[in-house]
Amino acid sequence: MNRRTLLGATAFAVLGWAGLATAQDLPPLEQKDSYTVGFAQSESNNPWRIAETKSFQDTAAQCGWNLIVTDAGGSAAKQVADVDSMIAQGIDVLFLPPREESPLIPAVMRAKAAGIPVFLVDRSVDPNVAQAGRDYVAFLGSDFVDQGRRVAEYVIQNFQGEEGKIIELEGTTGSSPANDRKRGFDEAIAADSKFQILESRSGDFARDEGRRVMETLLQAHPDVNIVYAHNDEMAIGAIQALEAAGRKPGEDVMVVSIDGTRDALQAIIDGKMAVTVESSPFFGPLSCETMKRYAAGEAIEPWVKVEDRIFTAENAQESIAGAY
Ligand code: GYE
Repeated sequence: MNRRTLLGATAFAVLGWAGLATAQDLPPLEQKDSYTVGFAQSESNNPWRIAETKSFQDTAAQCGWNLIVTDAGGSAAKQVADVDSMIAQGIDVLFLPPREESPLIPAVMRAKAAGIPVFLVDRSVDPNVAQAGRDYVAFLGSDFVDQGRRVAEYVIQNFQGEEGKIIELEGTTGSSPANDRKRGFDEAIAADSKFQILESRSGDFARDEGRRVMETLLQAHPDVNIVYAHNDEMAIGAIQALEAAGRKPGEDVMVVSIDGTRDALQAIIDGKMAVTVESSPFFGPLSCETMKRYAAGEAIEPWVKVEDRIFTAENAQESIAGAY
């Protein structure tokens, strides 16, 4: 072989290997009748997460899943340990809603290294560190930036007062929905000088915490007339705090949120809440379908997007039957 051919052969070997490495980077999934599947839930302290877990359980039999479910009780460290234990048990596939964007990444990498395809469901990880199509198969979920933007657009179009003074209740610090719902809303609302965000603080996506934070912020900002909560549970907590302080949510304070839980739809029907942009928790069927496509050798899009509706006084009543 002369030098030129040798160089060419080396280049082919290197590029060829690199090309294969990209295509085969993700662990393959065999086509078979039944799979041992892990679903590592982050917590179960709200109806959304309970509905999500139930959706996986309801899908298990028809999708041939022998389903292992864990509950991290609101701790990212416990969720990491839960994933590690599933890896040790030899699961075939992992479905994971990472509680926060960064701490779960090492566990995702370990699952991949153990040959387990990982699908992130409902929440994602930091895209600067881990990527769909390389470190995990895909993210299945909503466009959280768009959800926040749609809430802001509703407020801009429907708020009647002269000046909109907003308290924002953020979701779990470091979680993808909290980061993105904040970005989408804050950017869109900043475009209209009629609105001002008085303060923005985390209520951890929980009803009690939302109520406590709202109680505190209400004392600091009695002039608030809009509450934007990153999820319905915190919105309900805020409504409780407002009512306890003698305020009238729906009359002197506009409450807006995201999810579409039964309690939120009821609050809309009762006139206490104005809008909730949907964020569906029903990931079981979509997870089954996506996993089967992957096992069949299909290239999966990095983001399997969920389309969300919007609930207002116009459709809350007709939608409540399907709510959770
Ligand atoms: O909005 C909230 C839950 O990750 C999209 O987490 C989900 C969010 C949902 O605790 O209620």
